[in-house]
Amino acid sequence: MFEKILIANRGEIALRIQRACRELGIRTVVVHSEADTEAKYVKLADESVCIGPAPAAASYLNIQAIISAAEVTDAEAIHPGYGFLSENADFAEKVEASGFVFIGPRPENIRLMGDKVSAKQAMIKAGVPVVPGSEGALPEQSTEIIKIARKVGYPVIIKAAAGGGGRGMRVVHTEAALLNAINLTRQEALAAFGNATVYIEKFLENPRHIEIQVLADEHKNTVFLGERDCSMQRRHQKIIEEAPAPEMTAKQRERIGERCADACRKIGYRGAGTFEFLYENGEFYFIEMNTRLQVEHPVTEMITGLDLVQLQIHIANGEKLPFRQKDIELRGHAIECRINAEDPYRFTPSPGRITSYHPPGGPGIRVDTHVYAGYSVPPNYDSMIGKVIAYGATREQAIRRMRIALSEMAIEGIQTNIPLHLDLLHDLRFLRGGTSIHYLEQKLAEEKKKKS
Ligand code: MV4
Repeated sequence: MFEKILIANRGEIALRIQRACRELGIRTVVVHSEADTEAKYVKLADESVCIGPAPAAASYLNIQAIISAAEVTDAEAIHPGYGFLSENADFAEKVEASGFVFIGPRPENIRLMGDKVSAKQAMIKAGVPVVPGSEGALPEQSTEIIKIARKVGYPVIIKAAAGGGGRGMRVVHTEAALLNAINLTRQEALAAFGNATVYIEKFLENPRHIEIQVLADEHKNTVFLGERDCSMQRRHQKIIEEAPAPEMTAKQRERIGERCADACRKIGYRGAGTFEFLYENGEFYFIEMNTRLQVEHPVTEMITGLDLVQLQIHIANGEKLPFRQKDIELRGHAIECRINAEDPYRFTPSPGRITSYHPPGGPGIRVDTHVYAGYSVPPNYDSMIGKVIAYGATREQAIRRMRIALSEMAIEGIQTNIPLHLDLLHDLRFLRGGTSIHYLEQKLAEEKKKKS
């Protein structure tokens, strides 16, 4: 096993990875920016290296600085966490070329999935159901484009091949609006990603976002670890996730899960991964694959009893998965609320000093956060400061426990979205389960109307 791992990330996930390393007896190096020097998780690491100023481009995205830090500290492997460089194929390649182990998928698999057109083609080939659409990049000729869109049927959605996570998309309802929309999306994609390639799909009007967690080792063993429902989101930022997805049957789960595990085997996937689907009228439609550990991985950990970060490390060490699909049992229900430093209804960021902090506890409650009383939330990064995860035998018990936890939790000095969560935990439609990706934005719009 590795003796020392470098963690190329910050905040709650840097602490989460540190804990996994410690349990495995692995020493940790954390790299950090000047804005994170005083953070407690930085002091808790065996070693720390300041790699640059606060802006991420100068620190957490600085590939050379991170590799140099691994060299001077004699780390053997690098865990990228989520965000930042976690899905950067060039980074993974440079890590390996410099003689370190990248705790994540092979660079060619990261690259394959980073291009949404090649990702979709690989999934079609592997037998994963996808959203009907252009089955490849759109051609240049207008007549060809019009033909394709007619065949798909309106409304359609135009997406940038280099986009993903909601960036570079446009919905088109009529043929009259098609070509102009394609030109605009191409221009935006070229400016944002340096790649004007676009493709089209049938636009699904009211789907849920359901994703399948997979694990694959270097020896062609692959498993799926059930699904997560991440439909509760605003502007492509998830705020509540849960596992299993409400109303999902064991048969549906097994059918789609087997397709995903099989696709991993076919593309030679390694590590943890997530297949993102839109789910509508009982059918799954693949949209993207995430080649990293996700923020919401704890809900899967709670219902499987597995430690996904430790498993990522074992896989990176070349070991075989210690179980097979038949050994995976899903038990109970878990819900995660992301705690953001922001105005709970206006959503403006609220960085600053936390003057008092009272974490929740009790049966089935897990808190993943790096904050403490006296900690200053820097203004330079994402507003998520932690996650509360509630486990219960049933969805109802998990929700009850989450309500208690969030009403016990006190964070003073900054604003957080805890009031919004408490509101949602009493929302009748949420309590019924199975709301669509548009539910939260519709609810917020209605409440705004009522107030005015
Ligand atoms: C879609 C869609 C409807 N139809 N594709 C947004 C994020 C990116 N991963 C894909 N997204 C969507 N793709 C088709 N064919 C609706 C969305 C979408 C969405 C998807 C998942 C979670 C939240 C979303 C919010 C708005 C739109």
